[in-house]
Amino acid sequence: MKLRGKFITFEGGEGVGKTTNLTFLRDYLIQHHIPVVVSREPGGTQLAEKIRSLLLTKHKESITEQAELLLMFAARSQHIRHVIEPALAEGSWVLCDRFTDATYAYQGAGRNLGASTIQWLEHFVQQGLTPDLTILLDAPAETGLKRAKQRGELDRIEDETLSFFGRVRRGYLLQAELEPARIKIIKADQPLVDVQNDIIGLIKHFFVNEH
Ligand code: T5A
Repeated sequence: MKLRGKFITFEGGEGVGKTTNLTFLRDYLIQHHIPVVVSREPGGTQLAEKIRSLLLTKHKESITEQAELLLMFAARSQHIRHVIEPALAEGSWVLCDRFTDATYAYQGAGRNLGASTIQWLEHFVQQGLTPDLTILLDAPAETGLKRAKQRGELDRIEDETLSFFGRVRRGYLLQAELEPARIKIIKADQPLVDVQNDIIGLIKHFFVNEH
């Protein structure tokens, strides 16, 4: 039987460097001959990417907070069933750009929906699946938003207020406080090379004897 792969998620506010650093870690793992699958949320399957597009596009009709939350979990269910679980079972490491901690931060804290409904949905949809390690890239909301704005037009969620993103950041930090063994905070407003050294340090510390 194949050894189950590791599930690593990248989290943080807008533009903190999740995609940049996920790609960096993917290349590092490939160099070390570790099979790796890269994905993102919302998204990761054909149907889940359609849901992503529904969620991030600006519409005339506003999306209710409840609909937003349910769509996140609908996409997640597809993603887990069709991508994450099969890859882990095959022995690949899965690197995912955002997962359920984003729901606690954005919908729970940002939209003020609170944690209890999310906890129920997490249990219902994930049936025990949680990341082995979550790298939380933390920086003041202004820093990431500035980087995101430099990239071009903002999507529906990026267009939220600074106070929304302040709540999101506090939501993430609360998650890290609740689960310190899984969620590791890395300062995202330091030079990229230092962020990446911290990430490699974490990976070595976590998985050195496991693969
Ligand atoms: N969402 C998602 C929810 O509301 N609930 C949920 O449950 C889930 C799963 C998804 C949106 O959906 C929401 C959250 C989001 O609003 P997304 O594309 O995943 O959208 O999220 P974004 O944060 O918008 O992704 P970005 O691509 O904008 O940001 P990244 O990936 O964090 O940043 P990255 O790597 O693209 O870097 C941005 C720029 O900064 C530079 C990079 O070179 C790049 O130019 N950079 C640095 N510059 C200087 N110093 C550093 N240390 C740097 N690190 C990166």
